[in-house]
Amino acid sequence: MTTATTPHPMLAVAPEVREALADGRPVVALESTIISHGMPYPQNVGMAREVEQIVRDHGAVPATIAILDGRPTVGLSDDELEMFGADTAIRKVSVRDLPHVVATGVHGATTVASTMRIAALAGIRVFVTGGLGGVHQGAETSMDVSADLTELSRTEVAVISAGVKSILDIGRTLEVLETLGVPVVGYGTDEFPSFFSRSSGLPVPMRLDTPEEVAALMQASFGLGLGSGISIANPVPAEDEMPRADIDAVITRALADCAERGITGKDITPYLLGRLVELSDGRSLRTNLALVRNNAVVGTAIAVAYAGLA
Ligand code: PSU
Ligand code: MN
Repeated sequence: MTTATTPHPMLAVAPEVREALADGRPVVALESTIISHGMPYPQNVGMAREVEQIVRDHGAVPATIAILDGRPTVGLSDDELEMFGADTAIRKVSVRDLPHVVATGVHGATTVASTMRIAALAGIRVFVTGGLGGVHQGAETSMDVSADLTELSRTEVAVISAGVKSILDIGRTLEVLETLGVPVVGYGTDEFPSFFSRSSGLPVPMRLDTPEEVAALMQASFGLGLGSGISIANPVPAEDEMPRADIDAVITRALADCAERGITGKDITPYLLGRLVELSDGRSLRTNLALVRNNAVVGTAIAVAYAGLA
């Protein structure tokens, strides 16, 4: 719904973003862990700039979210994007880390979960990313389930992603999202996409085909006060996808390397993403870049349609 919003007073909001929100114009949130921990430098910074430009070209204001000197910040400058890409010491900040990073006044790169929360505090309802966190393989013993799923259950933001990659347990991730009451929408697809590939073998519980239909679903969900987010699963374009057999072989190898090195907790996802790029000779990075661009186009169209609802 087109309503003016005033951001939470503890946030630093870029003037351009603040004005757009006050006018009820479309704003698209973007995360910073994908920059600091999701891709190698300098492709990460190139991606961050390009995605912001795509959002502008399609009629919305981009708002990359991060923690700067302890301040949750909505809308980064070009120099700040560069810093988040180049500085390898920046902390990965999920929701549980937010109070510590804010209280100690340091920088932090926000995950899907913490970006969703800060976006909601700013009054932004649409967030574009690459891939969601989810239930890890072996979670039945490790209990490693991303806080991204918890946040989707309690924060009213629509998250556009290319699905969940099979470094995770896709079937169990979908089961948890169902339990948590999160609508999972296949955008132009009947099958839940697996990030690098358009297929996963698993159906989506619901399908929509246009930005206007997604905007109507957002209005219904938020209007009813269901209190949850929405996962919009947008498959990678066919010309950019990796064959399932190729990516599965690389993922199996990366998971074995991760176990052998004893990597655990929040370091698992960044390690696996980096290892996939190495093991695929950069192929996974090219696909990752392509799907993020595509998500930016679709997510911006959704933000424009949502802002247009009376
Ligand atoms: N998947 C990607 N790229 C990423 C991430 C996931 O393809 O950058 C990041 C996102 O920030 C996501 C986080 O929220 O990893 C999930 O980490 P964890 O599994 O530790 O919750
Ligand atoms: Mn985890």
